[in-house]
Amino acid sequence: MNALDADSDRDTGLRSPRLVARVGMLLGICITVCFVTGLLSHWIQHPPAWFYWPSRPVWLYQTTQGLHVITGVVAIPLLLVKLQLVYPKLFVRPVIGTPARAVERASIAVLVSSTIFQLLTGLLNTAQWYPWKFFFTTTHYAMSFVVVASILVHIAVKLPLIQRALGSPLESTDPIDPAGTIDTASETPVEEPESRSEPEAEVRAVSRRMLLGGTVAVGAFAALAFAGQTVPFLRWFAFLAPRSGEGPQGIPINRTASAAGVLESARNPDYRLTISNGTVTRELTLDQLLAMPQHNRDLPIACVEGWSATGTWSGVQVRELVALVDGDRDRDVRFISLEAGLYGVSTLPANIADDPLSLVALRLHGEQLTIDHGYPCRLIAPNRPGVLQTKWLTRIEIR
Ligand SMILES: Nc1nc2c(c(=O)[nH]1)N[C@H]1C(S)=C(S)[C@@H](COP(=O)(O)O)O[C@H]1N2
Ligand SMILES: [Mo]
Repeated sequence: MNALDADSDRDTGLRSPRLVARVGMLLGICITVCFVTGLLSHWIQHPPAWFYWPSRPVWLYQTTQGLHVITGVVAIPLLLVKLQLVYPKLFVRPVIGTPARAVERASIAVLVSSTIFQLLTGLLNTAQWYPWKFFFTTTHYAMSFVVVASILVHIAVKLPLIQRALGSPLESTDPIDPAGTIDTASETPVEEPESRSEPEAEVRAVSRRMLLGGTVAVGAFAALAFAGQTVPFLRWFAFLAPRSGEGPQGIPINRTASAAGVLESARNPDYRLTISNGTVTRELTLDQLLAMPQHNRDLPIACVEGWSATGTWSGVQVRELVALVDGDRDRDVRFISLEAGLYGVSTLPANIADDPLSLVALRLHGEQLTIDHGYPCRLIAPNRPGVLQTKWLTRIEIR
């Protein structure tokens, strides 16, 4: 402490813990919501034995996943502002110092790099741009725990300072008890030529309040710009969102029939939908499916990438197809596509399969499904990630 002169004891300027802690708190809220909604989405797609996800309300997943993408996007400007405010600390000497300091700095290195990695890969994923070799979902999932663990360590280390910073007025220049800062006495602060020569000018030009307000405004702007791809009345504003565009029949297309390699098999005149409970098997032509009772359902496609769009689908109830082969209503139902591979299979939990809202859809907005939306038929079930709404169905298995 004794190495500090009176001036640096005072909390002047923008790089104040009072401002950093407030930006950090907003960032923490975004990352928490993003983490929880992300975990939920992961569990829905890879359900642990104890996990239960209801079929209603039908808009729940659309909402949680919209929040996931929006909070992730908003976290980006917040993180940039926070890094901009604290980065001189990253260069203070000594680089390593005491063991405690070494641990703290290592945790910061992990925190900063994992958070940048996570937000960037997430953002690129919303644009369906994968300029990397690893498999996105597993990496994004694993890395989320690294981010959260390093944030918890960071908060634990800084807690006394955070409490003092948040508990005192934003613009105050009173010394903020330096006991909570990292071992300040042993550090030689980095030279900051500009702010050194004219500290007052920097303080006056932009107040902390203005910077905090500006940060919130940029975050809100980013949120609105992305929210349009999932909130209909904001769609006109969604110029930043990769998926605001319309697709055939008013719903965007994720993967086309041509990309999935099903152009021929989907149009095969000998097409049959096979339904099997293991012992009883039925094969239905498209005409036979159309001859069954048809139901209309307004349901969203809610893509994990953050866009969603509601359509009026019509087709046959999944529960009726299960009944057709005397399938057990308590069993999960597997949907298999003409498309081989990762996205060609999905499992519908029994509770959702049995909901009268779940359809094998044949029509969208009163017209036959276009081939890109899954002709001859596709799964459309309530409260599900889009990636599990399997298109170009060939086989249904009651497990
Ligand atoms: N067989 C198959 N079904 C699929 C996909 C796919 O790649 N293959 N993509 C899924 C994804 S990620 C989404 S968001 C929805 C999109 O449906 P749409 O193209 O009709 O909008 O279809 C799902 N069904
Ligand atoms: Mo998707």
